[in-house]
Amino acid sequence: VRDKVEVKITGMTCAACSGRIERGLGKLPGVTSAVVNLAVEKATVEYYAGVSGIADIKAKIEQLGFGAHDLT
Ligand code: 9UX
Repeated sequence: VRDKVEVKITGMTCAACSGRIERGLGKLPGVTSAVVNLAVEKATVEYYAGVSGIADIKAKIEQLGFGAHDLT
């Protein structure tokens, strides 16, 4: 089952930050789409539930040095 989550991201200061997060999330197993909107500080991530989960997505964002809070 493909699932979708929106995550609030804190700490982004430039457009390269959002690019780093998109690439990092895209490498997670099961993630099919990761789009980060810098202006609204939000990531929209589509993934196969059961492969990766919200905790993995948040952990990846935090590992890259940002704050993550799921909104859905
Ligand atoms: Mo910009 Mo972000 O110079 O991780 S890349 S601050």
